[in-house]
Parts: sequence; structure tokens; C-alpha cells
Amino acid sequence: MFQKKLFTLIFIRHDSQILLGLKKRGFGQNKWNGFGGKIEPNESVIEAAVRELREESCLTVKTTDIKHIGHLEFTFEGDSTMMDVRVFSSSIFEGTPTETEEMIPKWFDCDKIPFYDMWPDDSFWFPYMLQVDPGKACGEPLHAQHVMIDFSPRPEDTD
Ligand code: 6U4
Ligand code: NA
Ligand code: NA
Repeated sequence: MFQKKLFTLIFIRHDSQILLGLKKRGFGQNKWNGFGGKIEPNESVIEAAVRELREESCLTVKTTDIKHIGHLEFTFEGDSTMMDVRVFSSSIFEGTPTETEEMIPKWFDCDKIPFYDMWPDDSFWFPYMLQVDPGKACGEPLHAQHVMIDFSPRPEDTD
């Protein structure tokens, strides 16, 4: 059984560009990522998404302007933790992306995503994420776009 841990991940869109951050430390170091992290006690998932974006990029978004667009689950070989990642997006924000202790933010054209410097799984699910228009209201999260990738050894292969 996996022990699920909740994380947020937010993608800010502007015209045909998307804001990514080069992670300076910790999980995903030296990779381009969306912004996000763990949920703190007494905060909702949306509040955590807003806070992490502010802490990591200096951008401000309103909880009412961000859309829950997807859900990703990551597991790692030899580890019983499942990263349960709630994905958000917004095209409405205030401020200028600014380097922080954790991230170097940079705008990328949506057709020039630096997949060679990202988590390898990103090239599978980014196309689905990018096709969601963050400006359009979407009521239900798009569970059909949940991606689960598991190439760990099959039980019959482990002997
Ligand atoms: P600290 O260092 O304690 O402040 P925190 O910012 O709370 O950490 P962090 O940065 O470790 O949490 O959270 C991991 C982030 O990485 C989350 O936003 C989810 C995101 N993430 C996890 N797997 C990913 C993947 N395969 N591709 C991706 N982002 C991923 O683009
Ligand atoms: Na983080
Ligand atoms: Na953080």
C-alpha cells in the first residue's frame, strides 16, 4: 500500500507562454518545474497553491482565479510514498516573476518546453495540461487526464 502525500503544482499562463521555475534545491533540483509544494496544517489545497507560487516566484494570484485542472500521482521505485499532486492553472496574476531562494522563474513558449531539463514524465502529461485553457471556467477537475506511469518490476518478475 502507498502512503499518499498531498502536493500542489501550479502553471501560470500568459498569451502563448507558460511560467516555469528552475528548482535551486531539494526535490527536482536543476529541473524546470511548475511551482508548488506541501500543504501546511490549517490551510486548504488551493491556499497552499497560492502560497507556494508567491514564495517561489513572487507572483500573487487569487484563490478564486485559479482553476483545478488535473491530478497526478507519482510513485518511486523502492519507496512506499505516493506523491498526490493537485494541478492548478491561472492566466490572472499580479507581480513580476522574481528569483527566490528556491526557484529561478522564466517564461517559455508553450511549443518550446525544455523537456530535456525536466522530469522525464513531464513530456507525457504536459501536452494534456497545456491544452486546458486556464481562462475558461472548468467545474470538475479533468480526471480523465490523470496519468499513472509504473514500470516497477511486475510481481512475477521479482524472484
Ligand atoms: P520545501 O523544500 O520543504 O519547502 P516544498 O516546496 O513544500 O518543499 P517540494 O518543492 O518538495 O515541496 O514539492 C515538490 C513539487 O514538485 C510539487 O510542486 C510537486 C512537484 N512535482 C513532483 N513530481 C513532479 C514531476 N514529475 N514533474 C513536475 N513536478 C513535479 O513538473
Ligand atoms: Na516547492
Ligand atoms: Na516551497
